Amino acid sequence: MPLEIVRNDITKMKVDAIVNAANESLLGGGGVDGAIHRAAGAGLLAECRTLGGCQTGKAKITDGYDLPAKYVIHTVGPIYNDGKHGEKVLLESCYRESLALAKEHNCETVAFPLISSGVYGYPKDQALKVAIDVISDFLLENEMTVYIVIFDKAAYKISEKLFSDIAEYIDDNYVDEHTDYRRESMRMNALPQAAPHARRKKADVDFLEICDCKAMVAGDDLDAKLRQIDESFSQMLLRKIDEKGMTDAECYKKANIDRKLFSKIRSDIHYKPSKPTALAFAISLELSLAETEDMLRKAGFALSHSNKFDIIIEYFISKGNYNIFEINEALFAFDQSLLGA
Ligand code: AR6
Repeated sequence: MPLEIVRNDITKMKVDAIVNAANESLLGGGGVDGAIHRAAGAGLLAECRTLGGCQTGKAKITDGYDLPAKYVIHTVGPIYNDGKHGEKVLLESCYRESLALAKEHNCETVAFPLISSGVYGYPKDQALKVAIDVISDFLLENEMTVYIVIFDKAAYKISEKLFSDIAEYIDDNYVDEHTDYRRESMRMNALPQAAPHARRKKADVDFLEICDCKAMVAGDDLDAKLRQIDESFSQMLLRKIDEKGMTDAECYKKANIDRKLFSKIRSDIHYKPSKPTALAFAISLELSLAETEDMLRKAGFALSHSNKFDIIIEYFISKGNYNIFEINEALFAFDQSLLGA
């Protein structure tokens, strides 16, 4: 997945470069800066002394010394005042400058902490949004895997309103589906007729498909007919990309899927993606809920109200919000796996 949000200590990340939330002196400090210097050893401070500091919004690179990462990119985030003193522009610049340096040094994997969101006081939800916006823009034009490393989950939060809206949606749907079997049957029956398998439980699908097919072909070569029964996931994906007037690259980048995986799916019409991958494409293509269900079925999955992951996806689709990075932020906040490869 080109952009991932992970929970970890950044000094443990085995990537080409980790980014340090430093101060203008570049001579170390507390927070993540202190942790990086401690883990990297004295060589890092010695090299930092030769750099002559760094302005807010800019970035400089050093070796990683005793860290698992090859490089450390030091950037200086803004001190948050009230949001009206150019903080956002400066914070965006930190991410852009750091990514540019990583690119210049041929880094394929880079890990960022949430710059400015500790001692410098930038509200965490806004800091996360800036990080995601700048990194995802960069990834539209560049091949790289970028991690946003969240250290302290307790301190991490998406906006309270979004969190409570989703929590409420989960509550309504999760409870309903567990207490009212009739409602679930009605929901499944309401799915489009063109997709008859949708109305069945997933476990029954293979068996029923074969039964339907046997009845249909009466004596014809079953194998040949089985191959025709349905458009595959890969075929549907390519058809939808054409119908939406997207390029392949636009589609897989918006889905937060890397190029190699996309090529595999493109070249193998029987490719069976994982559920998060299939959903990532549905989001990228901005499919309706019914179309999303259809696409999932091609990969052998269904959206269910018995797990939070599915309900959160449904929440975003029903709101017409197809921003995969925002969806992933929310999934992360609810401890769910993320969309993408
Ligand atoms: N791994 C990942 N993230 C971490 C780690 C870690 N090991 N430790 C802390 N964080 P901060 P700032 C998170 O204060 O706000 C220093 O003294 C932390 O939870 O390190 O940019 C510098 O020298 C928070 O979300 O950096 C500067 O003087 C995020 O990293 C000043 O602090 C950033 O918190 C910079 O302040």
